[in-house]
Amino acid sequence: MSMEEMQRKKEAQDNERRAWFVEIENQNQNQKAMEEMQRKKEAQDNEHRTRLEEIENKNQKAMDEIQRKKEAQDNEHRTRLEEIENKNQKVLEEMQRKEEAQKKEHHARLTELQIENEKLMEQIQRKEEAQKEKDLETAARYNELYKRMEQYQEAHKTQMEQMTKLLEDLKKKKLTSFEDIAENDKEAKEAIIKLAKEAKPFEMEGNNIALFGRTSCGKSTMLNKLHGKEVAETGKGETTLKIQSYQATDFVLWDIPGKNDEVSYLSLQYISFFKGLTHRIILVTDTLKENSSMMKLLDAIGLNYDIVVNKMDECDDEEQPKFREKIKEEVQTLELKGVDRIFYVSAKFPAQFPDWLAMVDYLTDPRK
Ligand SMILES: Nc1nc2c(ncn2[C@@H]2O[C@H](COP(=O)(O)OP(=O)(O)OP(=O)(O)O)[C@@H](O)[C@H]2O)c(=O)[nH]1
Ligand SMILES: [Mg+2]
Repeated sequence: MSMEEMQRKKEAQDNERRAWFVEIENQNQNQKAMEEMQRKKEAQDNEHRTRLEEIENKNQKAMDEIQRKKEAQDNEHRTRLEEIENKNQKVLEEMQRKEEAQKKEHHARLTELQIENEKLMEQIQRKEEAQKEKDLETAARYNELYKRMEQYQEAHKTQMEQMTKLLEDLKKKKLTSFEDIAENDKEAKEAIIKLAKEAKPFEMEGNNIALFGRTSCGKSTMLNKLHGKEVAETGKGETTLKIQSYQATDFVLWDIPGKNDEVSYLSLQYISFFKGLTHRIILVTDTLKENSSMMKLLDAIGLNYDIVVNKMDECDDEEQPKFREKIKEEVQTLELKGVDRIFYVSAKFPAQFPDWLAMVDYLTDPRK
């Protein structure tokens, strides 16, 4: 082998060795790099693990917190729910209790009302029966009165005919009050007085009091107050249209309708009736002139009467003495003869005037 060849071989061997070394070196380096990488990876893995553990811990804590909160919330809700349920239960019970109480109350009230109704019905029935009895009584009294009137008419046939004719003539002459007649037809006046004097009084039992007066002067109001019950209808305008009688404890009250045509009072039946009365009350409001004709007739046939001045509540307090004086003067100027007593009252407010009690005493005095 040549030197060159040996040199070449050695160089090749050297190259080969160098390459091998380089390779080993490279391998070593790779190994180191690999180790480094491995280390780094492990460190990273460790870090990740730690991080992961941390996160897991954190998550776990968060989960625990959530769980705790949820449980706390659940507990709160449960408690709240229980509270609400309890409250509802109580409200329900209260409602039930109230409903029952109300039912009981309603039932009691209903029973009460039923009892009250029954009582009222009984009362109404009793009143109706009493009214029926009273109506029968009144009807009997009327029948009695009419029977007596008929008998009277029968017994006084000629006088009745004379009187009727006389009154018809007077009506034709437009003489509608006793005053007119007295003034304008002396003969007729005398004839009336004669017939009236001859007329016999109706026989009536008990204390019979009649109220005369113009429409709306308060006859029915006064009658109700005397009676102590609302028996006669009252009101504005003509309310009483026919003679009515009411049996009270101490008297029989006669409500005489206010008449525009006074001549009708001159019939013999009326005159006999006037004669049969215990008291004839002439009710006035403003002046005696309202009823002077009636009083003159009573004067002429010798019947006494009482004057009751009503609606005194409508007269001012300071005017009252003057008003009383005026009424007294009228008695003088009209030359009234048969005035027994004069009372100043208010049938609407009886307690306002002491004359009311004096009048009641007087009317119920059995000596009269
Ligand atoms: N202010 C006042 N009003 C009265 C009084 N008396 C009666 N009245 C009223 O006068 C009006 C007529 O009363 P009545 O009692 O109906 O008269 P009456 O005289 O019966 O009338 P007729 O039945 O139509 O003749 C009613 O509105 C009564 O309330 C009273 O003393 N004072
Ligand atoms: Mg009346």
